[in-house]
Amino acid sequence: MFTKILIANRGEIACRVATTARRLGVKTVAVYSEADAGARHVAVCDEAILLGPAAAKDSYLRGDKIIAAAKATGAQAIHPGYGFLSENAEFAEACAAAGLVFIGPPGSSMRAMGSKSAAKQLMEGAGVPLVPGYHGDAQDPELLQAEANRIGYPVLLKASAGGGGKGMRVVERSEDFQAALASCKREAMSSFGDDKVLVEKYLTRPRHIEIQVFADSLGNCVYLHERDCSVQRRHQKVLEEAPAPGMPPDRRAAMGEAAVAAARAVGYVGAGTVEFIANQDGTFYFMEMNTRLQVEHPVTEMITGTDLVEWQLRVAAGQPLPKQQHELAIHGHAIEARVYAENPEKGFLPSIGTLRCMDTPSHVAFELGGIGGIGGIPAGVRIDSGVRAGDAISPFYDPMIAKLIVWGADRAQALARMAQALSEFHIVGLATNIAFLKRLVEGDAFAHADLDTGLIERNTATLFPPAGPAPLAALALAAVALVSAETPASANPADPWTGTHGWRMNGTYRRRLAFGDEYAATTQAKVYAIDMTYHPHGWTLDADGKPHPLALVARHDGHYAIRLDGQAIQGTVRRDGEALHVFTGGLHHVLAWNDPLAHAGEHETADGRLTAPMPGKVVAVIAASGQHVRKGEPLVIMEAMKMEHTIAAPSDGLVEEVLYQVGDQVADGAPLLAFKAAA
Ligand code: MV4
Repeated sequence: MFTKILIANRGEIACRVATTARRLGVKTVAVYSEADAGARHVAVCDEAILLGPAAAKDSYLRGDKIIAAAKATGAQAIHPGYGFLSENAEFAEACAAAGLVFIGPPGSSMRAMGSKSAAKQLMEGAGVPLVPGYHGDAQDPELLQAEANRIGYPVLLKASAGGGGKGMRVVERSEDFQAALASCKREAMSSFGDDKVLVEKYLTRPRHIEIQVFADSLGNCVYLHERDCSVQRRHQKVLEEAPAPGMPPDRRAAMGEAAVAAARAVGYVGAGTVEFIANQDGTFYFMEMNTRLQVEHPVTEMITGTDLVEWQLRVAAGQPLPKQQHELAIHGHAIEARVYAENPEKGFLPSIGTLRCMDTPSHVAFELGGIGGIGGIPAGVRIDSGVRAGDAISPFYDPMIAKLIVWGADRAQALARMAQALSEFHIVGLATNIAFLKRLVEGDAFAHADLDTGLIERNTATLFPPAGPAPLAALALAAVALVSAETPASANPADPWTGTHGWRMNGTYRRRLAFGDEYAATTQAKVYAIDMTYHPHGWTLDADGKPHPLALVARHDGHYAIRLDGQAIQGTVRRDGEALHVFTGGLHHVLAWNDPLAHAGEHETADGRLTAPMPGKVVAVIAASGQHVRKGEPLVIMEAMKMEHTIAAPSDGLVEEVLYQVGDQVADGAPLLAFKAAA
């Protein structure tokens, strides 16, 4: 076994590899870009080498610098993770030329699988089933049309050099073939510089089923069963599970054996995935092979009780596979959800900014990779993440926050654990897909395993419900959090002078709280107005013209148990500037609280600049450069998370310079204007 390896990657996969290396007593060298100096993967490795600027082409794609870093630190092998250089044959060969072990397949295997049409010809020779179609070299339009007519419509035109769904055209009728062919070739040429196409029978409701294979350098090759990755959006996987629902044992064996034949045909060594496209009736066809460890490998680890990174290290060190085929049984069911910093309501636009708070689900038996578990029972919940609260999600890399992986004795238990874990996964500071994932796993289609690659598109109505009013429970939790934050937790509850219950010498105390959100903004009142009347042991909330008795039962670190209208309610409240993030009933409610008193000066820095409270857009500039203003006067209004935030003068003074214009996008903490307080 190696004594030191270099991890040529970042984020969760770099952390994941480091965890196994540590368990095996192998030292790790991290590499990082200037944007990642404080990143988690740098912190968890034993040593770290700076590669260069943030852009991947200047850092994580600099094979020369990575090889130099491995030589300089005495690492014997390089783990490429996924993405970046993981499927780059030249890099794999450059490692070998430098006397380093590339932890992955030989460059020749990558090349053989790199071209779609060449790979299909190879697979045909190896007896791996292919979608009925034409994948020859001849590209004469008349010949291609004749092939399409022979295959039968609908057919699918695919760019041979393509991938990820680019350069594909469905042709429904023979009359449309030539126009579609010309358009497909144009796109293939402009996207890949190669206009070769292949023609296939078009499967109308396909499932994406892939087989994990593993080969060692001694000639052994096994399959670790299948993963169903049918739930995708624009060719990005969203949910992955193992085993595939409804897979009969004989078909599993047939697919596994086909995948092993595919790997053997290209002289494969290491971890690989053979992707199949399957009809609803189970017939399956080879699509492509991924010559690396994949993002979704944890679901395979959970059901087989293996650590695939350990296998990778052992195989790369020349050892035999740790298990033979007959020792690889399936135990239970695992599901992975990819938690992304993105906004599903805005076309899944990546959300850039600071991860201000991250509460991960309870009962996480294992973090940071590995299979975990107690007494041979796999962990119920696993989180693989490369970020911590306080870290930035930058525009330079993939905005994945974490992989949430659950295991259950059966699919129903795994599903229930996934829904629960998503409810307990709280993120503040960025938009995320957590609520979308929860609707997805709780929806009928996924629950009934009615799977195909069109599942998300077909269910947009239930997956994107219109925003409704914030429930009273969320408003009550926000109110209780605000009121209890006004008194330290150590306050003596029996002391009327430090208590929070609004004790007054005579009469009761009443205050009004106003919360805004996206829905309230569309109503007449614009806010949810709540009148809170203080009593010795609680409050009465007046909302919707009705009184609601409210009491605080317990609080700890942002978690609250309250009683509202006689019902027990639990929730978590996290404050981020003027936004109150209330997590309750499995939902995340963002409420804007415009505190009339504390507002002025909230975002002032020591050197007299006023800064953006969060990333967002400037929607109004009220103050002008050179203008004298009074304390509390609004200066700039920003919009973030669909809410407006007013930046007000912290004191009487002079606006020296306004640094942004209406419409500008502003980063979190960026100075908005230079301000000089009056003497
Ligand atoms: C197909 C297909 C239907 N019929 N081939 C999309 C990406 C590329 N690697 C293969 N893809 C497809 N090939 C035939 N003959 C449908 C898809 C497809 C798809 C495949 C797997 C996972 C998600 C997908 C989403 C849309 C289309």
